[in-house]
Amino acid sequence: MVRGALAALSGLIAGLVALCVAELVSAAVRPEAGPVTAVGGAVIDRTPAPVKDFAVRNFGNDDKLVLQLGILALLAVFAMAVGVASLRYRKVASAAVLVFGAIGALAAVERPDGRLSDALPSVVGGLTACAVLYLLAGRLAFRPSPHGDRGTDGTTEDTNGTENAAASVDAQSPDAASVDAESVDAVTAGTDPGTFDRRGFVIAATAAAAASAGAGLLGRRLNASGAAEAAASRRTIVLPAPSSPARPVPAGADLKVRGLSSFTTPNKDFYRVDTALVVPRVDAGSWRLRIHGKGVTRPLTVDFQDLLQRKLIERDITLTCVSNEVGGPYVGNARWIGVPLADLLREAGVEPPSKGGRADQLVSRSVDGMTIGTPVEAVMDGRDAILAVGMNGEPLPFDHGFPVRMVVPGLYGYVSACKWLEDLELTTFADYDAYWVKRDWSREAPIKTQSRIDTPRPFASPKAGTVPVAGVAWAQHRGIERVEVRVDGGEWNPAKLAAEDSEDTWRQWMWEWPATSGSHTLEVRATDRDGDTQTDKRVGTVPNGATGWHSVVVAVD
Ligand SMILES: Nc1nc2c(c(=O)[nH]1)N[C@H]1C(S)=C(S)[C@@H](COP(=O)(O)O)O[C@H]1N2
Ligand SMILES: [Mo]
Repeated sequence: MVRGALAALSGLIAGLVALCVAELVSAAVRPEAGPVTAVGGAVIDRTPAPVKDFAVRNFGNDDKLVLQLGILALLAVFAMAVGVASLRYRKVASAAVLVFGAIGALAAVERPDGRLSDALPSVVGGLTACAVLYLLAGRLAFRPSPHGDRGTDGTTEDTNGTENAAASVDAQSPDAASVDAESVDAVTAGTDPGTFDRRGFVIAATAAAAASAGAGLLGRRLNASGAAEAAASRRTIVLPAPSSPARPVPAGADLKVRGLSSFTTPNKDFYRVDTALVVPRVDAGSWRLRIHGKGVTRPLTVDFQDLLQRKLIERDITLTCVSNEVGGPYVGNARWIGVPLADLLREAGVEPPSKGGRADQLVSRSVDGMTIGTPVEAVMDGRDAILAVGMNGEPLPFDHGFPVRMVVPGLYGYVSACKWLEDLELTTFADYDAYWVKRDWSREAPIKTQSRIDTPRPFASPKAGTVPVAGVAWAQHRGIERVEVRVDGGEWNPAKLAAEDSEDTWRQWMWEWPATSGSHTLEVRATDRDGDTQTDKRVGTVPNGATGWHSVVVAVD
């Protein structure tokens, strides 16, 4: 019993050793190459579209933590099982640890941004853990009791490393040392069952745990210092004044209704959707962007200072995620500052397809291997497609793509808004499928006209009388023309529209509802400047965005 528990403990210690050593090695390679991050990332990469849709909606939040805790829990269970197995099958169990190292290594290398060196943390961690388990299992092996009748050669090491359960207890054989407790008990019933090297085990286990904790802490610290340098580089940035400032937000753009989303979304409240388990912390000082590919006559490499010295524009643009359900939260509006992307492309000699350009797809690549494909035509058709360096008056937050990201009005984020950008390649849609396109999402995805009721909340119980019904509507790059509200399937009532900031931003709306007591269903629909009214047909988010009317049920008092 005690031996069994100690064996499980050896497994856990081996697991700890693996993770801590891997953490230390990942500090030398890069933080994202750690086994838990790599396996978690590989899980995200392999998620099929409907689950991904769930994931993309949730990974921005605590689900990333849940995923990592899940991986750790599985690892712990496996580690204990291997530990227990190591009592009988010392070599096989120790070797099994290598399998897990190999899984971590493969996951790291197979990530979209994977390199061969990313295997190192898992490989070194796995090898160390394998050795530690082998050593600890050795301490737990029976050695003949000094007073017993089972031989006196004093062998405590499993020198020939047999893995059989050896029911035969040959006192002269070194195998005796690794014989399983129960079989020894059976054979030597009534005699001294022998002992194992308790003291040796405690010393070895403590040493392994302490050494790995030290390695882990050191790794943490090294990884954190990389992040600290990036943070320092962010703090020193002073964003220049834009040569083309955004016009001030019109006074009437915010209706200031209680419960209604503010017109500008503060950075801390801005939704976050990405596949990154570790938020990339790029040092702006060493950041470079390469522009190359089909039809590029002058390939460009620019650094952060180059970007800041260019003509900067400032614009309010509403970002939306394709995975936003009808009524969902994955939409936000910010004031971005950055370099017009079309300027850079023209400098590189790129022409849009309508002017004979050879590339119709611009693939943006991030430091974490995300790839996002955007139509070159859209980027160069005069809209404010920008390489953003600032968001709401500060350098981009790390979560939102520091130091540089793309923002293209009118296109869902997964086809336009690459964060932690490091590479722009001109190619064709025929030649290359970006990350989400490989996973069943559409190649091109303009944002669909949508509207959302922010207040009253579902199942609210306002008092009968005048109840403000309010929300936001968006149809980026077309603009919102009209919003209507109806109650219980009745007539559509025109809502009051807030002042328009630009056709690239959402628009608040409000309708004063003469509410009578009882349960009621509120519905909203928007019409864009092309004259198209939102369809009531409900479709899901896959493959290019949800449609349908948002509705809210309330119980008026
Ligand atoms: N590198 C990288 N960029 C990315 C993503 C990602 O997973 N990785 N997700 C995209 C998606 S799906 C959306 S909707 C937007 C969200 O941007 P935000 O997190 O700043 O709101 O970023 C886009 N850019
Ligand atoms: Mo998205």
